Amino acid sequence: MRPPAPQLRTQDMTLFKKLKGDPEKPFSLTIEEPAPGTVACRLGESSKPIVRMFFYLNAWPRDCSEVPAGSPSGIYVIQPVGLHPIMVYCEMSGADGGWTVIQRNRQDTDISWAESWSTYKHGFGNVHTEFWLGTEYIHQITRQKIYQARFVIWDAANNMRFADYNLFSLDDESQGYRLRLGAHSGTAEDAMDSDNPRKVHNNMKFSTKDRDQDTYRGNCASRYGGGWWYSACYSVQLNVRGGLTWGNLCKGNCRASAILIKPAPYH
Ligand SMILES: [Ca+2]
Repeated sequence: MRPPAPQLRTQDMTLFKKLKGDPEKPFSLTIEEPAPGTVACRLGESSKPIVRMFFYLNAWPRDCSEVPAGSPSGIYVIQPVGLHPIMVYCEMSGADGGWTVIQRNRQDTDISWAESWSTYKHGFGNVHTEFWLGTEYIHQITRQKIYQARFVIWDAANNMRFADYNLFSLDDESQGYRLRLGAHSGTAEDAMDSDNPRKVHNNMKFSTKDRDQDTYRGNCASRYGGGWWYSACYSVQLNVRGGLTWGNLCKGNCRASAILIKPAPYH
């Protein structure tokens, strides 16, 4: 009897109370805090517990995959472990829901995307329309579990294509928010992990106009705009105004984009 921890949440405190009040033998009940925001309850000897349960005191989901299935798509508050609550857009439609949207952009957006490192770090835009969730928050979410990503691209003819990566994470700020991608699948080419080292994005650090961490002698972000995991310089650039690019699918004329993440299925 050891249900997966995430299935037990605040409302399950009734279960905890029931257990606490129903010992037939002189059980020892141990309560501990294995992680911030959680309480573990152990019934029985600590070396051989009869029941071991975890309760999340944190009332917020840690990402959109923890929003109850069947909930509508829209704005939700989530709280990644160790972070304050943040507002995100959850894509919940259909059986394939539970995605946390970290970026959305359109060719005719009002925002310039030519922002500083610190503005990218904490995010900007409007979660209802075009936005960047925040490089730090993306890092904080993806350090909780093993995540996959879906890049959704609307090409020049407004056809929707997608590129999935079965792993997605960002290193921390001291490592320049370096991008880590897994294997590609989908209907849009693997443009993030190009064989051309001048155009690759996987394993690149994030760069902005005021923090050049690209592999180019100049500054890609100053030259081409926006913040991105530039090399020297890009085959994909979705964080710009006007001319979005995804490989050869739409070079500077993609209509729109979205980047979504959720825990990998085998996690
Ligand atoms: Ca450079």
